[in-house]
Amino acid sequence: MSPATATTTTTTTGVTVKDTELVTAIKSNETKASYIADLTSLQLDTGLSVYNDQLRQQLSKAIFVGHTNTDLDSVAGAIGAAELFGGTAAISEPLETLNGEIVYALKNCGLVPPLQFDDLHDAPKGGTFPANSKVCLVDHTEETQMVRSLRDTYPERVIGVIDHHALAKSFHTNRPIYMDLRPWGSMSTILGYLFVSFRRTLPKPIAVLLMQAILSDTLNLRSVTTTDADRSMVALLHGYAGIGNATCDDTDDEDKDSPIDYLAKKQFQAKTNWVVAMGPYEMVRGDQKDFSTGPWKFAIAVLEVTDTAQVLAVAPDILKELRLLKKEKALLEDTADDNDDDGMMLMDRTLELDFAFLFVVNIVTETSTLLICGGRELALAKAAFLENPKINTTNDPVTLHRASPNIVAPGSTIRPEETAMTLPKGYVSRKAQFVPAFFKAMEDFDYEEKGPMSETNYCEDKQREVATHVLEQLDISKGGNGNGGAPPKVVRRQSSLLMSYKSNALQTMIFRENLADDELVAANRKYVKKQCGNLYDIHGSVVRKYA
Ligand SMILES: [Mn+2]
Repeated sequence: MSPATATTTTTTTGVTVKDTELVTAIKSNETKASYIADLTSLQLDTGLSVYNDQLRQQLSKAIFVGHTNTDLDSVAGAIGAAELFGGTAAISEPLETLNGEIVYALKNCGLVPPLQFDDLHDAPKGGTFPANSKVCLVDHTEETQMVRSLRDTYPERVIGVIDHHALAKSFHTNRPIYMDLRPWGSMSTILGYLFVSFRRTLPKPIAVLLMQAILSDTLNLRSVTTTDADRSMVALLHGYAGIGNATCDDTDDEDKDSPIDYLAKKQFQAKTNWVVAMGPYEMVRGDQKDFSTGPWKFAIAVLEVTDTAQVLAVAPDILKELRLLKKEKALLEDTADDNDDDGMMLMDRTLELDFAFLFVVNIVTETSTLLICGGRELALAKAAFLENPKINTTNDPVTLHRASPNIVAPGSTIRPEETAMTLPKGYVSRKAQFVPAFFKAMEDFDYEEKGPMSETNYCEDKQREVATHVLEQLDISKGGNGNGGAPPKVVRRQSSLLMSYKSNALQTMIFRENLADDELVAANRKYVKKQCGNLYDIHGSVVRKYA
């Protein structure tokens, strides 16, 4: 390149100055500076910037998938993110296990549920993704919450994360990835924000779905995890897209709900009805998470309902299931090298849980009732809540009471009137309130000098004996006779309620919540027998056929 000849510039005050070398070079190359020209022609309202275009190109090849124990936020997040980046949405579990709130929300905004993650790879079922295709995680980073088929290979496959939880300690990847983590109440709030800031068109059905997911994760904006970002996003989305197909009848004097409150109530009712119809086995396992601190291991299940009494009506069975859950976690396949493949199970006591709790969270009254299944749980619940002066105040005290009128003491160190504990108003969040209270109490927890389960194990014969007993109990819980040889893995019972979007069963579940539980279950059995076979979308087209 030949050196540019020296130039001059006349300033606004009329003085002529000799240009520096750099200014001379820029002037002589002005016409070639297409990059500058490109930047000035970029219009903010026409789409993504060059930076986001590149991001979008990478993520458009990805499958967007949420966590197992699927909730509405992770389904809405996958659908929304796939729309934003041009990728493919997936659900992490079979369609028929999705909870009643998800089904209601999709139906309300008129969207068809995404395909299941594993089916996208399955050639015979028409899958279009190779087994090693790229993935963007939404709403989780914990390996234990990932789709099972992703857990071993995720460091290679994950190219993006959008989440509002603490980053998992063990999360790692083999290359740099796109991450958007924000401390907001819902992952769907992040997506709404990205649609706005990337200036992408947001289809109205997806806007309604994102709004419903925010209402779900923040318990209608009442949970302590709610932030101003969530509140303004709900306002924005509602102003833009309304509340979907739900019709809020504001002529009814008895019911002066705002459209948002009405919609939240409807979706929470749908979940309550679904939960109650599932029975005690699913109630303690549906939304259950394991935690550990030091040598102690525990499970916390949460049921968010609009009517606590419907759950407490089956409290005796729930206490049994909680006790069984602790043992179930210790079941191991017997891999002794006797080559007999007899499907024997062992009971590894070091894996047994020390505590199992179920919180029944009433999202209308914003109070929670903790079900206490044994002496250990009672001691810890007392330390965490009853003896905590910050939580148990004279104005709004913690109360211990019977879980149900006919309850029997579940152990020798607990009385019937100690089987339930109701917490002060406003205690509704596992992440922000229950778990921290337990962790704090465990710092100096001492239970009758009995240490954690992990400190002792049974001898091998006893391991087999206990395992057999636990398996029998599990079989009975799942509706068997105790000799059925229950499968080693816990398989979610196929919900009889979700076989068909069009089914009268679902209508019954969602809109006739006043029927007694057993009537509901009977009604569903009847309908599902008749209609079992197909899953329809809201337009009546078959989405999936069941054998
Ligand atoms: Mn979430």
